[in-house]
Amino acid sequence: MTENGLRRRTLLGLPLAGLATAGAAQVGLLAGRAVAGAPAILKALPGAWFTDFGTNAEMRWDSVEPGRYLTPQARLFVRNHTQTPTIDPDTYALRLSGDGLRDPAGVSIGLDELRRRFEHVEVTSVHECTGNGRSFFETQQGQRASGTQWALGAVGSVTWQGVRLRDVLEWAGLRPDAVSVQAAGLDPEYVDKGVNHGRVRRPFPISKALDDALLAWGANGEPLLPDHGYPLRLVLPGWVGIASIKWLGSLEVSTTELTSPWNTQWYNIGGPLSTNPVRSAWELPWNAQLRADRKIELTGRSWSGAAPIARVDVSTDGGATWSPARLRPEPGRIRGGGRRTHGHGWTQWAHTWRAPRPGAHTLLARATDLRGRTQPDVAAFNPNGYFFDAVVRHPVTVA
Ligand SMILES: Nc1nc2c(c(=O)[nH]1)N[C@H]1C(S)=C(S)[C@@H](COP(=O)(O)O)O[C@H]1N2
Ligand SMILES: [Mo]
Repeated sequence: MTENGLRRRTLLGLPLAGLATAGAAQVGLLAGRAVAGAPAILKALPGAWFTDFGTNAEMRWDSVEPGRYLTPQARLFVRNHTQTPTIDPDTYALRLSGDGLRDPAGVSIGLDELRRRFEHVEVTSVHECTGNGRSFFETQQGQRASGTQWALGAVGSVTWQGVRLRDVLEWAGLRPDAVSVQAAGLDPEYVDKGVNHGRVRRPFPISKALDDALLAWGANGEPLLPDHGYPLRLVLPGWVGIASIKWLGSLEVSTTELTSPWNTQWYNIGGPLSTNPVRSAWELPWNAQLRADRKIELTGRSWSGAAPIARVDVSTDGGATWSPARLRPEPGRIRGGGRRTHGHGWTQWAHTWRAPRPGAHTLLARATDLRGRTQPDVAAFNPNGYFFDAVVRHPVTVA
């Protein structure tokens, strides 16, 4: 243990000492440094499963197996601002501090104590990047947005294992007047266009922290992979991906609103973005070649950050006529002895396409969630290309 109660950590294989910038010192972190030449993503990215964007990797929808509900970590999209750090679980500790705790100096807790002290829970949630679908601003609406040109594969459904953030905050001495929690990662500081923005970090309201936020060490019953936040990540079910900070190093609890560039400069459209919109995807390649047949079984999935999907309408004629898709009930989500907190995954659906004529066709799917939120024809443009939720026009050829 170091003098301030922080246990010495090793990041990226380098022993680190001393505090970095004022920003990092504020959240009580040791410095992480990017390792030149090291891969940004550690897991394998086979071309059949992923589109490789360098620091980011997108799941290919045509690789999704209709019989499998959850997204295995090996196939889950990755979104890294810098690169995946290597963290020693034996010396890892999560630091909680701030004037929203009875003792602002705070506490540290290691993984073993976290597992021993708190009830284990699990939650299934749609895990999705705010910029999912961004490329369609250009290809479908003629206006390019900046950022990774994702199609629709920056999303997955995962059952997370961990403990409730609420329980940990109460143990840490949460004050009733706390309003804001800022989570910061242990990955290297984010430098963009010569500006060092410090650790990837984002604040969120105490109401979300006390509702369904999770400190997760597992995904689908297995330890997190390094790329997905090992050994511990935050999960804010239904919220924009950036809210679920990976390699969670610290939580600052405050009685005043906290900010970071990740809720003011980015992931903000007239206010910090929180709940994900409604989207749908076909389990097909782009420009799929389908064999002319009496009938073709088409499958896909729809999801919403706010509520389960209530209905999905599909069109195989470019939007001229529509019919309801057959929805599959979400499979049972309880595994092991853990208790479940609320949340929900995506909805699988199917549609039988009868006697399609040879030639080019456009498939559309429009989902509506139980809150009545539905997908528009046109998504609201914003320069960073967040929340592309319009119905996507998916081209196929029948031959
Ligand atoms: N520490 C840290 N947390 C992070 C990020 C990051 O770069 N660093 N990226 C965020 C973004 S933008 C998304 S979409 C999700 C992606 O999670 P995944 O890579 O496990 O799929 O993690 C979020 N948490
Ligand atoms: Mo993201």
